[in-house]
Amino acid sequence: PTRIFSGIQPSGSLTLGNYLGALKRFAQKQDEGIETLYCVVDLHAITVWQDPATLRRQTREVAAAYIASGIDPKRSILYNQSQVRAHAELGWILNCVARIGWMYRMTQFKDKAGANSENSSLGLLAYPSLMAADILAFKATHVPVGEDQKQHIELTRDIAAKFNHDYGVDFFPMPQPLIEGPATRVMSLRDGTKKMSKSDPSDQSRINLTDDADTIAKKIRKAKTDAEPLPSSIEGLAERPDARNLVNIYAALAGMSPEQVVAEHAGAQFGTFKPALADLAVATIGPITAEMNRLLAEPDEIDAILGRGAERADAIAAPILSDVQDIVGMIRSR
Ligand code: AQP
Repeated sequence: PTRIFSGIQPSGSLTLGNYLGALKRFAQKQDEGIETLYCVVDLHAITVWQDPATLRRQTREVAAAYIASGIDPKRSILYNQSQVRAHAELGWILNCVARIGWMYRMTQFKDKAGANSENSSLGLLAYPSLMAADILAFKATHVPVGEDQKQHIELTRDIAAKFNHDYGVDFFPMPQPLIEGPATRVMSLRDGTKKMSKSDPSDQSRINLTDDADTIAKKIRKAKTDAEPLPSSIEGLAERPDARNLVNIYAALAGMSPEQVVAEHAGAQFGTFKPALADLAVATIGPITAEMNRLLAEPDEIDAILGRGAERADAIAAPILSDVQDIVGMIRSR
């Protein structure tokens, strides 16, 4: 049976990239009637130091963003990672299956650790192994993610296969990444070759789900582009990453293909395309921001939702963890 798992880190305010690449698609999967688990991955967030009060606020913010984007806590299992022990406990066992060299090869580790990797947290290095545990603790079959997470899902498959091989079992299924649509990699508004990221030092590089209409319009107006008008076919964007990014964002927001957007706006200058894009972005994000703010006014209610979700998640993961402990040879006599 199909079971979907995915997560988002409460490590900053969410971006349009997180919305188009993740949240919006998460809601679609739920609406297709598939069993879905969506997690606020607070254990991942602390791989880089987080102020405790800020972590709590951002955890509720991500939960609110899930709900505002259409995740229904009755139909999906919505919770924060640290409330379900299987993540950390299976994570440890998988740390002992995965190889250090595999971790050093991850491009996200190289990007985030930078030049001084010896001084990054051990958790940042082991991050993909915890992510493997997130997925495998539920024997999830499919993982909707943005393009940047593809390498980590491949590693999850390697870890699952090595576990099965090392213990001579056929226990973990191989999860499939789901990387679909025109917005699997939304790029920075300042640099069309760099991913839009919530931890980019430049706020101008991204649209936050908490930005108001004026801020969104201004950021899109100032987005980097070239002087050429839009071409009449998609091939004309091949060497124009900044323009291509705006077309992709437009397509994802409008529910169109990039080809359709180019056909509709062939020959348009950015002076006219950008305001149309801004209108579309505001029309999508405005209601989400408003709903997030409404939900965040009742933090206790959000915490209660996360707690109930955690109980349901635990009911699925605990027996799977227990089986893993048996396979590994651990005595549990209480
Ligand atoms: N720019 C993006 N385009 C499409 N999808 C994206 N995602 C992130 N950025 C883009 C997808 O959002 C989900 C949650 O991401 P995450 O919170 O686990 O962190 P991340 O992938 O590391 O994203 P960020 O925004 O760049 O966070 P920081 O700056 O903290 O590292 C994932 O499915 C991701 O693919």
